[in-house]
Amino acid sequence: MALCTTCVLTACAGDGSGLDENGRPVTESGGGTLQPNFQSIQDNVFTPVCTVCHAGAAAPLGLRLDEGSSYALLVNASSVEVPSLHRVEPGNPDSSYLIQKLEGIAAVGGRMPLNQPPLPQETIAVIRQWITDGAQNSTGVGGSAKSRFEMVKLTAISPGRNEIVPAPVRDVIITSNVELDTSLLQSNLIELRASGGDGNFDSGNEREVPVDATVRSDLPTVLAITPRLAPLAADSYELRISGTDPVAMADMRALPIDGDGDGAPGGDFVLRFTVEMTQ
Ligand code: HEC
Ligand SMILES: [Ca+2]
Repeated sequence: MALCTTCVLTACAGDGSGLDENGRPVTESGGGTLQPNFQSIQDNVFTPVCTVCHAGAAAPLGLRLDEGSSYALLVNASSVEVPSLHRVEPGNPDSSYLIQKLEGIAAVGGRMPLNQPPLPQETIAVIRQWITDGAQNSTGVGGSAKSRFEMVKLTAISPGRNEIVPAPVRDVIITSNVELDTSLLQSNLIELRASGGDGNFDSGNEREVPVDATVRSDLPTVLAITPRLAPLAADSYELRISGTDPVAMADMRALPIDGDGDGAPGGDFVLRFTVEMTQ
């Protein structure tokens, strides 16, 4: 292990081939400098190369790699093809499914980007480095000392608002602008209802879907809401997070939820979406 680290350091301080004047690897396209941080990987790889396919409701396996969705759907999120692996396992590039797909050694499916030349080795090495370093989110959404005094705002990532997505849906991903404590998850604030097949949530035939909620990442807070019994089948769904109660934050300061995003505390966060049978 120690020997290995020395090798890497020596390589970086070495003859500098393939590195720019700051000793960072040079990307082959566009002349932009790829760095081992999330924003740089988003700008140089995910957005230009991957979002051709991995965007919107039809993104393969629900994996959207557009800016704003990608972090929540990668870090600590289970792969669909090999559910025992996370797409990105912070600190461990070898067991990160993303890396296996980029290196063409994954147990299922093709090498990414699909049907295109593989990414250059140096590019994959930078993504590996970002994961080794803990897979932090460098865009810095939330988590600052300042944000502790803000109200809790929630954003739907996947499925998006009013979106129609193919079945099965294994989890609903939302993010928060501030770091949430697990006491949010223990309280009865989160409710998921199925419409009963009519797309209407007031007709009396609605069904409550029991869910578990887990925090997948702290900065930004990524919340995964998972149906306890089975993935969501075809129907319309409403996820409601109550805005009436304060939420305990990471530092145990109770902050109110601004559920409806009007800048004042209160109001429920409501996300409606539809799951469709795939042909
Ligand atoms: C031409 C369309 C296309 C492009 C471009 C593409 N992908 Fe994919 N991706 C797919 C398809 C289709 C699947 C599912 C089938 C498979 O794995 O071969 C997939 C599956 C994946 C998976 C597995 C997800 C899981 O949950 O198991 C990962 C990770 C992935 N892609 C990452 C990427 C990355 C990163 C890029 C950009 C470097 C990329 N893909 C570019 C079409 C594409
Ligand atoms: Ca109904």
